[in-house]
Amino acid sequence: MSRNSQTEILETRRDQQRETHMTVWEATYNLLRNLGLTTVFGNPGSTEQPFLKNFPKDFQYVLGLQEASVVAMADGYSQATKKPVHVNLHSCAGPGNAMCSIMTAYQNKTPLIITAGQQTREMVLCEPLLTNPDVTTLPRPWVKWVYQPARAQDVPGAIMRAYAMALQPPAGPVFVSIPLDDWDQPALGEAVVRSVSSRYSPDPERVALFAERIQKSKNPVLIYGPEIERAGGWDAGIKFAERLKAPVYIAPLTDRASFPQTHLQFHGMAPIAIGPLSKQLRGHDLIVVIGAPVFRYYPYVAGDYLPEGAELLQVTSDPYDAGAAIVGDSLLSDAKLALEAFIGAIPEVKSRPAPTRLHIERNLPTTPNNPLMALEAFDALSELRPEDDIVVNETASNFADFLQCWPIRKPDSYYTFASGALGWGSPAAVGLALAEKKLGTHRPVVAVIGDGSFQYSVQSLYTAAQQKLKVIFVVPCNGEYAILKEFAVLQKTPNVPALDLPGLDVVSAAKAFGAPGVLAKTKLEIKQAFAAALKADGPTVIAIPIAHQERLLVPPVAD
Ligand SMILES: Cc1ncc(C[n+]2csc(CCOP(=O)(O)OP(=O)(O)O)c2C)c(N)n1
Ligand SMILES: [Mg+2]
Repeated sequence: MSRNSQTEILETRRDQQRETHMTVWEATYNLLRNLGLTTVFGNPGSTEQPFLKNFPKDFQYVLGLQEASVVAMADGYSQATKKPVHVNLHSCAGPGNAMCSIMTAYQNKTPLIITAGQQTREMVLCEPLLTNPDVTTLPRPWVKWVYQPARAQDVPGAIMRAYAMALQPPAGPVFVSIPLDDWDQPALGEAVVRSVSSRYSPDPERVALFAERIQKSKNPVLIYGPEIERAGGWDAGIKFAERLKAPVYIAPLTDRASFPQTHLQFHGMAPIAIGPLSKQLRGHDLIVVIGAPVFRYYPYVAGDYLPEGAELLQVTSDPYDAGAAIVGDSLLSDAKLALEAFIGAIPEVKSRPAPTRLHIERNLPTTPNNPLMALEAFDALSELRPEDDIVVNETASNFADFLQCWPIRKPDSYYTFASGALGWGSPAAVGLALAEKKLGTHRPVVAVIGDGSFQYSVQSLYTAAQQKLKVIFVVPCNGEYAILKEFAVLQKTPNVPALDLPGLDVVSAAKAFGAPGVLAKTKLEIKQAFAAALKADGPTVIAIPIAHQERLLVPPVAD
């Protein structure tokens, strides 16, 4: 572009500015509207008020009482609506509180556009109260991009760029810091609106190579990860597994289900430790991991990464995960597009029968225990399971028992965190329920949250109550950090303090935030409370006292 035409454009923009008197505030709200970012999750402070002033009627501000809850609510909302979401936080204090949930959103690969106020440009040099002196450091390393515009007129452009950065694979949170005196400054006119890709297809040559290796395998096994479900590849995943007649595991500690747990070929979750995982997969000559890291382990249990004689293929849309894989060969691709490419390239296998269903006995006593065991409580609850529910899981030690009674059957109905950072489940459930309400689908959200986990973001109940959201918080109360006790046994670290939680009153805590709380001690009480909660026009917290159980963190794999 010639210097003259550049000057002309700038002059035209300045003329527009003079004519329209458009401010940065107006240009930004118009941009947010154009991008569909009309729901703002936030917790306000003085540095955000110039942005929030005269809040437009077509926007909704969803108030969270603590920033870790705000970000996790937005994460749930974004995952349910499958769209980027705007979060507005307070200067450096807000992101400081929110950091744990920003880290989780990064690992969940949720596109969040986080904006935060900054002190007045005029004063930043003297670092008055609330200044963020180092905006580009605070949210790192858990954002894909962080920026403070060099001048007020760049605010809309920076938000557009943040949107583009957040959405492209791997999606994730981004952060824009905005000085509070920018909003009334004259804008350069309407912001440029752009669109970008949210997925990419695989390299055809590499697909052919992978397809050949899969076809040659005598006994492949599939390990499905969260990228399949996020990419809308649920049906393609079933078709591919049936075509291949291979057993399907979900990836260790996966944050989405990605495969129906009622399917004949479903073999459960792959073990969460090195040795047990390779032991479990013995006999397979090819391990095909689609849409997951290789692997998300938890405790260290020594062993080989792969069983003897096995090779591994990984498909992921995240170059970082491809680089980090500890073994195997990777293909970069959107999970659904890769599955479709494999389906097109690999004929149906006729030479072997489909694997048979794994049967897990549900061992229930004839006379109920007092207090109930977790399995008994979940069994009672599952009798009233609605047809179309959404589950949020943050019940560390009881999770396997829950899924035994409540197998995930459909896409977009199971959520947990990819990070292991407690305090995500309750607010994420609130965000999911808000999305259900707005989308008009009204599926009830059942959030199963441990009594320890419940305490980290309990104030999210306030948002659920104020917004009248159908979230049923089921809290198995064992009065302890049970999973840490299991970890202590595995790691041989006796006498760790602070693993018991006496004196917690979950029901009163719920009531304090405006959510009805019920104590349900028996199977009958559980069913009554759950039936009433399903009919309620708002959240309910059901606290279920359960027995202490000694379980093994990593169950042994049979020889
Ligand atoms: C933010 C955060 N702090 C601490 C931990 C460590 N931690 C992992 S599991 C756990 C206990 C969870 O207890 P609870 O929710 O009661 O489940 P239970 O193990 O009793 O089933 C803790 C404290 C964590 N994961 N995240
Ligand atoms: Mg507990």
